[in-house]
Amino acid sequence: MKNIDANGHVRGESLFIDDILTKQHTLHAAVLASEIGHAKDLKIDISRAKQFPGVEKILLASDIPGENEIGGILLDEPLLAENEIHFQGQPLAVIIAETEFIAKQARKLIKVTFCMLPVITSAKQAKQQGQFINDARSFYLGDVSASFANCKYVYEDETFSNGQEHLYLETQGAYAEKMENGCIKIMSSTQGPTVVQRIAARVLGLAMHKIEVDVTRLGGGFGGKEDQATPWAVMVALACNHLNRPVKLILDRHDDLKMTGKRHPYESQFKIGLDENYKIMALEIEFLQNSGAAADLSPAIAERTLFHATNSYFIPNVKTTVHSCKTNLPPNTAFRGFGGPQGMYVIESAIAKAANHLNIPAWHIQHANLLQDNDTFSYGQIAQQVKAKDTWDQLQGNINIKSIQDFVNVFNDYNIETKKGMAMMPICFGISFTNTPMNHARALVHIYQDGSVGISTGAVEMGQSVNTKMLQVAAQTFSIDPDLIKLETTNTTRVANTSPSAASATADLNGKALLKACNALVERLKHVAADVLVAGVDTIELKDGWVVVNQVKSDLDWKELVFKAFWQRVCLTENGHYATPTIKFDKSKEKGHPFAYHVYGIALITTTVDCLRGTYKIDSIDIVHDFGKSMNIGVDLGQVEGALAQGIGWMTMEEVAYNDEGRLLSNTLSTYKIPDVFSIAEDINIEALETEGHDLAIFKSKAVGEPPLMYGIGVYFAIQNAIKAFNPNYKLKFHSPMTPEKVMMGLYEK
Ligand code: LUZ
Ligand code: MOS
Repeated sequence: MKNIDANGHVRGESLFIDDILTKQHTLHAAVLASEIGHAKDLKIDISRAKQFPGVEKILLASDIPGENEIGGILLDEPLLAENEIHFQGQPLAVIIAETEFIAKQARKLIKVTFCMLPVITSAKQAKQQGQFINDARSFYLGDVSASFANCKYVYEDETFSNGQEHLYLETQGAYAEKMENGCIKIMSSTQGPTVVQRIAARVLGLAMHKIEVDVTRLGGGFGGKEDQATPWAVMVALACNHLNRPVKLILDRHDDLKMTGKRHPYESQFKIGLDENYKIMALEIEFLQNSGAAADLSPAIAERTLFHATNSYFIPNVKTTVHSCKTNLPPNTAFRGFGGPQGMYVIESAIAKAANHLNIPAWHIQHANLLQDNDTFSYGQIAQQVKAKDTWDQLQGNINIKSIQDFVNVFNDYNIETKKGMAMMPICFGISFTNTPMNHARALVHIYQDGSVGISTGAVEMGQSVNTKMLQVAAQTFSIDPDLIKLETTNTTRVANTSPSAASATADLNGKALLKACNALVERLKHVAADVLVAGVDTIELKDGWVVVNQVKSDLDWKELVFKAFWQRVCLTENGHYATPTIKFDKSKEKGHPFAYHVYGIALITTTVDCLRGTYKIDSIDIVHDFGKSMNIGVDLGQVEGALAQGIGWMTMEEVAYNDEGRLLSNTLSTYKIPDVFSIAEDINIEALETEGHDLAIFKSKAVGEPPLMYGIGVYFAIQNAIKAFNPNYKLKFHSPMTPEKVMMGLYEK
């Protein structure tokens, strides 16, 4: 089954926010953002801008009828600044004008005055000054201090992993129009339609039923539109409410880069202890998360860092702590992996450090500690159906890992100016929102009287092909031609109270809800068929568009069956609800069973470093990935490739840079470099683990969106190993991304 959007995308016919034909009298908005990082006594003078011809209104905090509050987890973020400014890029005012050009011209005429305050940009600074978003969290397993005392080898160091810009192709945007009776309809490029609905209602002082949010598709989200699509949607709703005219706001790339948060940078401190057999006996980590100026999703992201701090290893004694540190950067937010990658980078750094001192390849330690069935995670979940060794063994069966290592060693013995490095990267990622109550979804199915089908779910299509998977669920359950089925937009009036499309769980949650609805309709139709064909219900099947009785095709087809059902006044609409069973988590104890299942995999990476220039290339990446039983291998392979590229970018070249005043320096695509096809690898092989899949995954096809991003972490260590081969004086550094500049300095450090 091909991606159902493929034709539309190639022809340029697919609709994104900016393609919506605006109504007559539509107004356009631009956002004025702060140029400083921290201040009080804010005064905004709009008198000149207001008079600019074509300007209809300039919205300030004082124009908000409800609450000036867009925070989700904590109530700590205003839509528009009131008295204080907390980051460069913070929205201060919204200019509404006849055209976008006029709005942006008028924006320059607004005068802002304030009293400057000191700016904090790093997590460490924030911690020193006691600036936190909320209380620290810690996970404990066993007894770390006692265990360290008994360890043969103990190593400590610090690590830094940088932020990452989402760089969705489609920038943030929204369009709002007034409906009758004071209702507002918002078209938004959001992963979370209900988030937009709830916050718009709060800011406008309306009930949620007065706000309808509709999402056709996103030109990419990657987490950047889980929470941070909301302010722009609320701004157009607010403007629309004031002016009774449709209002549109699309951020240009520059504004988008400047005003939105990114992946959280982390500064961390680890201590790892091993016994004489290289078994990791104890692990202690303190994570400092650079949360930015408001909570946004930071507390949830911090929590997932703790969940993934031991990656795919069993470690009997663990103490991990995370502090969400409040700085004067734009609030950092969800980004594919959601704190998991930041956690895994630290344990992999700790293993690299140990391996370096023990003078063995890191993969000896990795292999010796792989998770097995019935091992306990630090958060209390007992590992089941573990595939860590299975993926490793399948890869080892294809390529002898030791022979690759030998080849790299021999190559390095005979070459001076180029050195090779290899690394293994196992992954283990938990599937479910870590916040248990978010793990449910709904689907609404209409069978029309001509036999065609319309499906609405809470899933948002953002290029991950979730709509294609939804269509497969319905087509397979009804056993009809996919052409008879249409995926409707994601709309809060048709499917209410949705969780955002996030956590890799969208196809599982919405697919299972859809499956329930389709199964209920099939049951109903079977009764009609039994009646029409005078047969027992248990003998009836729907197969390839026909009713089959006792395995013999009847002369009753799908369309006729549906029409007969309608004529018999049978309900052809069904609403399905699914809530993940078995999951629970007790935050007071930090123990439970938060994940429906885990996704596993292994990557083997080889790189070549040019030791004169400091440049590098990735020679090969071989992956065995646990897809479960993939329901669409084309789509799923695409997810692995995309996530891998994004992970490599984060670890090697994407360098988010702020200056000490909190100004984003990497604020264009000439100063922020993302991977292209040449920077990935000359040779990529992705193989599916042979496995039966998991019952809590839709059609046993495991979640795939986020886990493969973390294969990219291995590239950092593969390059580092090549540097080590060139320069015996090189002291391991765990400071990503591994840019060519850092490689150069590492090659020649004394
Ligand atoms: N979003 C969220 C996520 O709200 N909760 C999660 O656990 C999560 N995990 C991954 C990505 N987004
Ligand atoms: Mo996400 S990081 O919006 O799954």
